[in-house]
Amino acid sequence: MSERRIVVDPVTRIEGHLRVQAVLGDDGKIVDSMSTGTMWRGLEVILKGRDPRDAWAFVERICGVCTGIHALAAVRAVEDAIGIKIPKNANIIRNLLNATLYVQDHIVHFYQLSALDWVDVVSALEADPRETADIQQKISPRHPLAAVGYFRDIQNRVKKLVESGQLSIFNKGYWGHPAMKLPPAVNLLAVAHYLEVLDFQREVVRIHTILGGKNPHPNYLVGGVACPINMHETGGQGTMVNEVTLNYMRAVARHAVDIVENVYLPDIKAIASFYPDWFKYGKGLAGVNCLAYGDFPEVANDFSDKSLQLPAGAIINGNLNEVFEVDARDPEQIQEFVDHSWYQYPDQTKGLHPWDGITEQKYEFAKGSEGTATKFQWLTPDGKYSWIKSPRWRGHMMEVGPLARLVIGIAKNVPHIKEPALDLLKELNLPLEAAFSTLGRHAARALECRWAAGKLVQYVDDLTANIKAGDEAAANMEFWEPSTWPRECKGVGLCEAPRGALAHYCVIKDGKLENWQAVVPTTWNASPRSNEGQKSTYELSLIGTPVADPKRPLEIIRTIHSFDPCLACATHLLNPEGEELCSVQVR
Ligand code: NFE
Ligand code: MG
Repeated sequence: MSERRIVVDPVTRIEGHLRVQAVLGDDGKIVDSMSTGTMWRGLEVILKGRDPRDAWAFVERICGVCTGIHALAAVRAVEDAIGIKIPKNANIIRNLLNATLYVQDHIVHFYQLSALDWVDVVSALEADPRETADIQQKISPRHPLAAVGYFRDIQNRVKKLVESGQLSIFNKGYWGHPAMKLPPAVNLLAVAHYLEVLDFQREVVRIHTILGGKNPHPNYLVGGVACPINMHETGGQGTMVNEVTLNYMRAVARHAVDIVENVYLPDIKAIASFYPDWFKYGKGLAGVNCLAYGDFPEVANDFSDKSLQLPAGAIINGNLNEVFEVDARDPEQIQEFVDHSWYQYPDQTKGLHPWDGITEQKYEFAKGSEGTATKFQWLTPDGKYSWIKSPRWRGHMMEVGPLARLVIGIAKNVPHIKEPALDLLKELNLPLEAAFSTLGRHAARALECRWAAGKLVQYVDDLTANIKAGDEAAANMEFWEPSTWPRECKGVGLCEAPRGALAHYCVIKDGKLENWQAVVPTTWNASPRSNEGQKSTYELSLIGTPVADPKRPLEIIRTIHSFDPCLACATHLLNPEGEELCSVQVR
């Protein structure tokens, strides 16, 4: 038998529990693959019967990585149901919270969660620190940390780790793997940046601690935001918007711009130049089927095209000349299927719109699978094989995320998206199609991060100007009492989370939650096959990729990481048996 099976379970340096199966053909390339969420959580069930004003605090705990975004979607869903409008300051502050999340999440993804797929830490020991300092000077002359001694110190720190035999945060990497291509000096540079960003990501979320009291999980509020605005109080308590905290946030925002310009983007370009093949692998559904709900409304309560800074739309079958309008309320447009997922619907073959959505678990070990019900050896795609549901837009599997947003932004001629994307492609001497790839996904995220860092500065300025003009309103409490609400109503809260299109749906009856459903970015990307056998974005993205050493399937990790998987978001209960620990199985 020439077919070889690879199982990566769990995939590490992601959030949550993901299993990937791949089959290698004769030529060493992947010919089949399956994506499985191996964890279930019951948050949608927990919400039934609760006060809609509290929902944000529960759903925010879906995930500690994308922190506030579920809270934002939740307050929007409840406001939409009841008809609550928020004040201008609240809109700016919500955008500021979200832009902060984008910056932190994107830099942490690139450095802490995926850079080591491309960067060989052990090779950095062979680098000449002088050469590294020269490269740093050349690629980002404004970066303050470019001295030879600085890089030598970092090299010595890594050397001590390696000599001790305990690589700590760098343990179990694929060091010395034949698919690693960076020269030692560039590896050392990237290791330095890994450590710098680890520090900076902590600094940037201080914006959350000022505006939301803490991070992760800053506080939100139905009707506005929970942080008091008081320009006359400058005691610097840290949880109030005043002159001191505004100035502090402005300084952090400027530092974010510096890190993205002088560290993140140059590193993306360096990796792009050493790994040209990775603009060919990992396409998934990028440029084919892409979906975004849009976000960052510049005008409070206005979710029209004109107001949304990240555009909404759907692209189907690779036709970038037509961007379809997306209506998440339309039962014909958004549906979740469970034919390959461990859930039960009255009719297993039909999809349900989230307002009518059901979350009822039904675990079964599909016939033909190998292993046991709690310790899988090989799953078959014919039966149920994941805790992730399978959402569709008008029946189509869709890719969501930074790359989908970039594609939609280009198709809709949004200048702040299209121009930087085309400029970068030109600089790298690549056609547009190259963007629909593993490295295209990383580049799209880096460009989006630069945009978000710039918005941070703008939003701090907007907030300062609006407060100085005399507006200190942070919340609209007119609809706080349930007696003022319609007896029955339903709403949807749409967001662009760092990983893509996010929707929370609520149904309210007599002041209590009758139903709650979250359809989350990683659910779109990591879903199992459709009932017609069509593969999801993750599953498709691996097909055709060569794997140099099946015992160390770095290539699989590279592409799966490019989506920035978050399984807590996607599966929103832990399997009571616990999860299988790291097994890479090859036969
Ligand atoms: Ni847990 Fe999440 C994001 C959301 S992805 S990280 O971004 O929503 O499914
Ligand atoms: Mg859900």
